[in-house]
Amino acid sequence: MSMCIATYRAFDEKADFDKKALSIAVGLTVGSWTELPEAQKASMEKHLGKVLSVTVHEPKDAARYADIVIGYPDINFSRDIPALLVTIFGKLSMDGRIKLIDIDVSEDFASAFPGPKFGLQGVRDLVGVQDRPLLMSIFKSVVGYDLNGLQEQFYQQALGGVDLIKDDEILFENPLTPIEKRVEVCMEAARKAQEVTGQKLLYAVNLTGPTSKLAEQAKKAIAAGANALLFNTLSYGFDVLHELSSDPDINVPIASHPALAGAIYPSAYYGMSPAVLLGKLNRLAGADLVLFPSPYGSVVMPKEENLAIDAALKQPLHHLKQSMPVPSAGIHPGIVPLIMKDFGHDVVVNAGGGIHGHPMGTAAGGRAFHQAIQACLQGVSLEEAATKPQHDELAAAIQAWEIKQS
Ligand code: 1AE
Repeated sequence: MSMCIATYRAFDEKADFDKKALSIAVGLTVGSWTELPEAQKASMEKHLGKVLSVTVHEPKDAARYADIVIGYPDINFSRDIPALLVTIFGKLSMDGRIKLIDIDVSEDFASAFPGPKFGLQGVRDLVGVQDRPLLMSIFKSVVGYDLNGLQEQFYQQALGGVDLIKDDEILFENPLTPIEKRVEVCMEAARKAQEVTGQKLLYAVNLTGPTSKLAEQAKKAIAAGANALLFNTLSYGFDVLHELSSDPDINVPIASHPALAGAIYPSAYYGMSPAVLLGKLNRLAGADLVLFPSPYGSVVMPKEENLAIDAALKQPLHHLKQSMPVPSAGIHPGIVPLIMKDFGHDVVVNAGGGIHGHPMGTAAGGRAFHQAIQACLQGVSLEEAATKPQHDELAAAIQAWEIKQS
């Protein structure tokens, strides 16, 4: 029987976890089982959830818990993320201390999802960079800017040689910088900067507004020259990302922003793990790039959670392309060695304040990051790299922010 498998961590000092597991498997599928007549039981068998394992942990210095693994017959739900989530964690998410820590969707379920159109390799191909981590810069403080101001900030970022520039997620549709005008002026600045840097560049413009207008907005932006989109996935829902990413006319990479995710993943006892929420669901829904907090910057997530997201985005998952991880928030050049140690080369180093706040200016901020990335690739410490000729930008960045040790 084809099934999607959910793993939960349930906390309780006294509970009989076997009983709890059975009540989940039955309660979220056929309802009350024991009260059914035998004939009905036989016909309902194919819908019944299966307890696959229950492993109880009784740590001396922490709460008692069990990891419970349940299989849900695919026959019970349609091939969409809302149906999957409501089945495996709908009512259950409100039923005491229980967290959804993993999902394994079946081949059959996954077959309804094209996944990332470009993925990690496609994004590399678009910017023409194969042999190093990519570098992304974030527009900052642009609410209230006009098109000229925006274009100048874009140009300065692009001059630093970044591979991608993303809108700030709080820049919404507005009369001063409507999406198609934003795209026109920024892509013009990208072309000008490319003449200087030689670097191709993706601009992930923030796709916002009512859900019913998103596809139209995306197509308007693409017609104006947009070559990537930023999307606040959690506020709209994964199904909306899936709709956008599987639209054949939306043929640019989509970067999924994690805004609101903190309402769901941080508790040990409730919600969903970052690997499910930001890893597997984003990939299934078609995110080419996935942003999330790193362990090292201003908004942090434990390192093991970061590594679990990385695995969820990159490990084989049916036919789905890999998504590119983008650890973010408060990143500066002194953090680059830690990021490359955790993620290897297949990562986007992403910074806003760490670029615009550089003592020598925005363009120098991008160059400082490139110098840090090159040093790591060559196995040279940042301290040593900063003393080399033409590495003043890295030296200034380290002076400003220091080198993070762990
Ligand atoms: C986790 C998302 C981070 C983000 O979107 C953002 O704008 C970060 O800005 P900085 O690098 O912290 O200034």
